Amino acid sequence: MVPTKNKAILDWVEEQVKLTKPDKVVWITGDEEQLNQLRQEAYATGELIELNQEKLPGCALHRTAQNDVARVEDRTFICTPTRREAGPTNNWMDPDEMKEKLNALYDGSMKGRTMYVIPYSMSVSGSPFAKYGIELTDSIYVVLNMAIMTRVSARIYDELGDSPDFVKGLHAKADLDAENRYIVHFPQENLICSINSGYGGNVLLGKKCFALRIASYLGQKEGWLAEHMLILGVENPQGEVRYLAAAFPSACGKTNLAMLIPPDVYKEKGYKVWCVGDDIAWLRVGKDGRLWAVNPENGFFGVAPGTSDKSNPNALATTRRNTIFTNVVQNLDDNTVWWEGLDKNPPKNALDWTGKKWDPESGVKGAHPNSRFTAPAKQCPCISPEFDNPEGVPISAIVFGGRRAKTAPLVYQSFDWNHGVFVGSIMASETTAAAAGAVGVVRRDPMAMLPFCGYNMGDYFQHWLNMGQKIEKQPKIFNVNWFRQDENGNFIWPGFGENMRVLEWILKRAFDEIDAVETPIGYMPRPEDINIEGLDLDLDTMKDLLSVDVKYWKEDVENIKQFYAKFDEFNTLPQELRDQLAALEKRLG
Ligand code: GTP
Ligand code: SPV
Ligand code: MN
Repeated sequence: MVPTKNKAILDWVEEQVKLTKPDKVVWITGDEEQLNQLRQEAYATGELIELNQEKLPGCALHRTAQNDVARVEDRTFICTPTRREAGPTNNWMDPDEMKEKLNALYDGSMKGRTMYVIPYSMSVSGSPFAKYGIELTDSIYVVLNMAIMTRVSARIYDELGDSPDFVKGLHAKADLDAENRYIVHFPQENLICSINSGYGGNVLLGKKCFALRIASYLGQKEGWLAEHMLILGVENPQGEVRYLAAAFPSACGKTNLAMLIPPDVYKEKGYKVWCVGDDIAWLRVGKDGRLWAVNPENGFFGVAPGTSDKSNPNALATTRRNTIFTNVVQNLDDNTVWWEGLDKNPPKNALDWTGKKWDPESGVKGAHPNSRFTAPAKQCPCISPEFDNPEGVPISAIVFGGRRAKTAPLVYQSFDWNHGVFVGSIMASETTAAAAGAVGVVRRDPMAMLPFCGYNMGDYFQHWLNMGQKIEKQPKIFNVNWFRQDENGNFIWPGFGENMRVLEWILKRAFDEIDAVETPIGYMPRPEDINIEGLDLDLDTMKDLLSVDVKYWKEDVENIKQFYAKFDEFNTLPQELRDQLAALEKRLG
């Protein structure tokens, strides 16, 4: 049954059906009964493997093709009328040329398959933040993941009425041919096209494609921000909750920070951390002049390896039911799952992420480094009571951060908003397994948005500067680095729950409750200002973590100049950022 009379939707679906030629079309309603039927169908075909329903109720395992395990940045395009609009950091192709190429690939691609029509909302429907999408896909895995990650419901059709204001997403698995894999955005047309992939960020089109790339473009037009940020609230012993948003590149600690459990010395005093979101934030200026944020998603697509009862017990607890695991180890003895870092007992009778018999002694990893879990956010033990608040939460601090073995200290604060935008714009981080390509290479990743900005990044920097003017009560802006290494390559800072100690300083600074030292790069804590009570770490190590080596910073300035030079092509780098860089260079001496 077709559940809508919306002409824009009907026409568009009809067109895509003509193009892709599925055997049938199924309209997804979000009802559990229908989803369960699809689950059973996927178990029958082997697309999903049903896991031990006593130990992991509602859980399933999925294995992707071996050439299809991460986002593909070199095959991701922003197709705007001009190259200037996409800017120097995005792949671009002329929209008509790209459509011709895509149409040839989509033509007949769903023959013998079913097309599913998924209506979904990013953010609580009816919220001032909410935006709607329709994804067409020939993958049950996508349907079931979207039903966790977004708010899928036939009510979207009522909300839309006859409005054409929704984001169109077309996904076809086709042959999973890596040479013809494309993740393409047409921001001017609210359109996303994905073909030849079946992996996470490439195919769950509500996530990176819509909630970051298309949304960042809409945000620039409409005066708000779509960011690669977690949102968390720290409740102090008085019961007051202070919120911050933090942008770290992929696989650099957002999920972990968002769900952190405070160390005992904080717990005993009554501190709690509440998770609002772990990957994406939409931010708007509220009527009260503060910056308000929602998490537009409804679930977590989190990195599995390294997730344990020690590192992130909240994430682990979230994944004990109704979760889809992708590319992890299957324990054949009890039909459960395992990944590196879960515990020290890898299963002896098991299949690796490719489905082959796996020997834990072999030295080969059993789970893919970018293996993931898809779990409903509401199952998280520390999910914020404000998670569904349509108005969002007020943000007092914005935190940038990345993986840097040297240069960046544990924490520093920008001098003001514009300097904070500069700090975000010069972010750099070692690459991770979240994207196809080399791992561990330092690259500049401004605001953790390099792979996700849906328009010219120079214009994006200007938009951040403009937003500052509009926020009467600006959040303070910080930078953190949990990943400094000693000469032997070991992380110096214990990280994870202990990051609470840095959050405490950040929130005190945000509320003007503690002094700081002025340095060439920004405001910094005195070593004794970070609480190390109960931690096996001395003041000298803290001094080390907070040290700023001018030699490294001067090297960094040269690297930033090279990065900024990319923007000469269309001359979109704001003069303000050039001035900020010159001022930093001068302060470094
Ligand atoms: P995406 O979902 O890809 O956007 O990633 P994310 O930023 O949510 O990353 P996540 O929290 O899943 O962290 C990924 C990796 O970082 C895992 O291997 C973690 O073990 C590691 N990690 C997270 N927090 C810390 C920390 O404080 N210290 C150290 N040393 N490693 C950390
Ligand atoms: C990321 O890579 O930043 C992710 C995972 O959050 S994916 O959805 O695959 O992009
Ligand atoms: Mn992410």
